[in-house]
Amino acid sequence: MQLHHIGNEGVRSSSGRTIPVIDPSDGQPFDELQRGSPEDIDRAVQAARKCYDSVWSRLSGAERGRLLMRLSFKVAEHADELAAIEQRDCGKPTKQARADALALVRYFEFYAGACDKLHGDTIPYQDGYSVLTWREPHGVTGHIIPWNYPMQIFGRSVGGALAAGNVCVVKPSEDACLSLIRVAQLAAECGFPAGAINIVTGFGHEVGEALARHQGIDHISFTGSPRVGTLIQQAAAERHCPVTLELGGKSPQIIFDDADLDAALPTVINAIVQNAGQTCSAGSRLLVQQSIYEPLLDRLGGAFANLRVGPARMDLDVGPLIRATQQQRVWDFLSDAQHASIPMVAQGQIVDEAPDTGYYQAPTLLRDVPITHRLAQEEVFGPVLAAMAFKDEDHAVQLANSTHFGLVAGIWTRDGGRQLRMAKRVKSGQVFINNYGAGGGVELPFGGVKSSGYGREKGFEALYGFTTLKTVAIRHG
Ligand code: TXE
Repeated sequence: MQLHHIGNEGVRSSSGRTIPVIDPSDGQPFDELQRGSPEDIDRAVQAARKCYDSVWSRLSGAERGRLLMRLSFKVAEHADELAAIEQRDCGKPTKQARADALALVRYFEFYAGACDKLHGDTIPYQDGYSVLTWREPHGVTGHIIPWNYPMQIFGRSVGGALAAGNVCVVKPSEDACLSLIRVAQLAAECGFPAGAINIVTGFGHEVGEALARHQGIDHISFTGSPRVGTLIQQAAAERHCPVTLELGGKSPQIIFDDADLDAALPTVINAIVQNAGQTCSAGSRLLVQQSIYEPLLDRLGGAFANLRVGPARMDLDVGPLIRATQQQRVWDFLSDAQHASIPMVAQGQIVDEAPDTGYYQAPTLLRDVPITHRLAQEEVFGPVLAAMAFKDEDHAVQLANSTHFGLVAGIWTRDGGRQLRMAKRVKSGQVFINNYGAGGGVELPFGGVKSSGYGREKGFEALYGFTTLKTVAIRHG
């Protein structure tokens, strides 16, 4: 039985209710977590506030940095344990689960080093004045985390917030809490004071909403669906609370006819099948220059047909989706594709060992997807790649920019001028040229434009969002 982590203690919910924890590989329950209530959120916010006022706000950047570095080492020591937890809770193949744990190590390491390097400016002003700016923490920050990359999103969000001098109340997804509860326990073992990191589990419409509306929360970070992002923004607007939103994407991979296809194709595949396509930055649209469209689809189709899907422990190319409703969502998209007569190029194979009760979906390559179809416009969040052809640069830009999203774009071409022209013209928060994702780089600011959200996480830039700037003007004559 899992408990909330409030004030460095395991706490039961005031609701007295629990939620079963399901293994996506076989659809069977194997644990229970607390079904939190608004009272639990209140308790966590109070613990956080007390910590902020009495301990955390008095620590120097160097002291916070030492704690975060200790936590980074601790997570590294427990990486296998955390990966095993994540594998069962989220259905992640071993490689992915381990990569997530190691990314968490790296986030804490990066933000540990940043704690004592965040500073303001002095500003030249009129004679007789000195003006300086201070970067001050918000205070108590709220973090609503989804189920696709719990550890990575915790690392980028909570790591940055703590480094900037805030304390945190975290609401993980009801579908993926276990690794984060364990990380909070490890933080307590490292000497993080009671109340610095609090975890309250439960449903979004119960505890998530209570967190977003709580008067004691000074900043909200949310990663999830555009629908809930809107609700969070509305709740925050009522009390003018700053928010950072990361709401997913429909990211294009754009391949020109001079591209190095040997380098591009494995990356294109990985960008849509990694984590079974349940990735905000999944490269879910493939835009290919007309002259190489057919041969490229032939090659890609062959590779898709060889992809193997199965239980997380088998560490195949693709594991299960997170839950039955997510599987149904993907099926709905595919059935819409069939009704619209969108041709399927190839599908991977679900292995015989995969239990019928697990949430499996074979990676699917579709071609000639009309740009107006929902498969080219909406986030599937499954291993489904929508390919379409373009004539020239202008056409590629037009297709790339034709969704409401703008998170990431990949551009594959050897032409240096075109690389920069395309990078300028594509509307997205990140652009990758002849690579995709840059290995996940924790140093690289990440976030979207348009409906992909706003504010930046990751990198040093995230620290500005977790602080507020105070201008101090001194008149000394
Ligand atoms: O997301 P939700 P869901 C997208 C993806 C996916 C779709 C639906 O396309 O198929 O969203 O997924 C909490 N107030 N992304 O339904 O509901 C919830 O408990 C406050 C993209 O799982 O947005 C969880 O902790 N919080 C995305 C978190 O919000 C609420 C990652 C995300 O859940 C709430 C996940 C409420 N009223 C899904 N309702 C990405 N950008 O990577 C729910 N939550």
